[in-house]
Amino acid sequence: MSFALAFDLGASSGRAILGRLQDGKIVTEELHRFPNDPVQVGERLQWDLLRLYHEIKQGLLKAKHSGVEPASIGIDSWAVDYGLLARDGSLLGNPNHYRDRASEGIMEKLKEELGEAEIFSRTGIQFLPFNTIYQLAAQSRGGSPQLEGASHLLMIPDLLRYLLTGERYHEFSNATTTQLYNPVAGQWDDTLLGHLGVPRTLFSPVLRPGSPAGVVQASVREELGVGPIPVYAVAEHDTASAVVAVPALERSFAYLSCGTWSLLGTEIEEPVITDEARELNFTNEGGFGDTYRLLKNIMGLWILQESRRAWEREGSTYSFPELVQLAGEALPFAALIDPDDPSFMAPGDMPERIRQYCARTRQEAPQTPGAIVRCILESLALKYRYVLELTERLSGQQFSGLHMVGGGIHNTLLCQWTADAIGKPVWAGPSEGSAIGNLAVQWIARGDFKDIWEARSVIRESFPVTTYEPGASQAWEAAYEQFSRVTGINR
Ligand code: ADP
Ligand code: LRH
Repeated sequence: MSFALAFDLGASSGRAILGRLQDGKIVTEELHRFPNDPVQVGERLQWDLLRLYHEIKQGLLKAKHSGVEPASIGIDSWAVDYGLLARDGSLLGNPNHYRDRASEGIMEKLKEELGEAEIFSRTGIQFLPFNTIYQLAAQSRGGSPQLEGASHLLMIPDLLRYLLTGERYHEFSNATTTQLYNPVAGQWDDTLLGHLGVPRTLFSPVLRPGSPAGVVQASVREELGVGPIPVYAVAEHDTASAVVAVPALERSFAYLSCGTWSLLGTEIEEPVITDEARELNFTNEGGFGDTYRLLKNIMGLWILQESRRAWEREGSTYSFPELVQLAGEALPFAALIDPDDPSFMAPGDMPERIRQYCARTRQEAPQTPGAIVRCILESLALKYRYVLELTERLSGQQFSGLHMVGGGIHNTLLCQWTADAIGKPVWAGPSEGSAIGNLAVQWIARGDFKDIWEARSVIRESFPVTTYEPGASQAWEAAYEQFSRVTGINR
């Protein structure tokens, strides 16, 4: 039995999934699931990294208690965030959350200083105010004592892998999300680093996804009573792992990785570093096997998660299925928002911000949870149509439907409305895309699969895919007109 263990850490929760190959199929077992709640500490919003490391060790213990020693381990997580290590290898404080306000305004400054075209031509990465480059610039310009004392920088999955193995490496897919990695030169971009005043020596070698990256180190082996399990650098950006798991059978396909964020795009062989891609703010993030992910970030279910938290603070607790049901009972297309309006980025009272957005755009604001959730979900579906059409334009492809993976596929209303909005079928599954992609890369690296296409076809055989056929096309066409008018997004 070819056991592999995947740790997949999303911005809202993490899990340890044990996978095995049996009779030509993948069988998975969720050993451990844990919340990943950021912590507000004074002015800062931070990740509790050591807690996450503790949960990883819990996952390893649970594997041991189930009588299994996996033949390999992989870790993937959300992108862009990092931790700093001192000369002696100790962690210099908790990593900041990308939604922390520390880097506010820095992206605009760097664009002015270096030029948008210059930054994009060096990296091919979309301009998001929280990219590593801007977080680092904020630290460097703010005279951060942590940065001054740092010998090494590691991205979140690199850091957790380092704690397990004692070895320091970056991994390609996640390195590209920093907007500091030059995919054409195949290395960290010295011009950008030089401009930031950040020494190149902070960075470690970048491994291709699927590379061996050490074994569980002696101290951890002693503590947990496990062996020297090999650890692989999988496609460590969770979205890259999710794309590996898209059960597509043909090379040309569109995907929507739907969790806290919605990432919509396609897989390509060469980055599209053109003026048009820059103007549309598309990204070319690294993927498995020399591929790139031409995609755009859409704010995603974050707005729903934060609304739910706001209602919880007021004393009303709703589960996601309850909220979806209430949305189904609310009036259609009563109000629409651009999910990517900057006002939805920081944590806070989303229902109130949605009402403010509606006031600004002269719409009657939704009041009840059902109406608010309906507004969020319909707006997301319409934004998906917009980004899918742009993906077709930029990649020169026509897609016959959209693959959806991630926790968001449990939201059947969102899946159906997405199919309605794009006027094409949605193929939903698997929901644990990132964890399954993580396992698949381990098996490719170990020779159990010959390549990603064999992995994808086995994934297709192993996990159910639900098809949502489009309907109500006239109503959605009219809604798209309304969406374009309200949001000012050009068609
Ligand atoms: P991430 O990896 O970014 O933390 P996930 O892929 O785990 O996110 O997806 C989490 C999201 O999936 C939740 O925010 C929620 O909106 C949605 N979701 C999960 N389970 C359900 C469910 N049973 N019904 C409706 N939506 C769900
Ligand atoms: C999704 C994700 C996304 C990044 C964001 C920071 O979890 O990795 O691809 O842009 O988090």
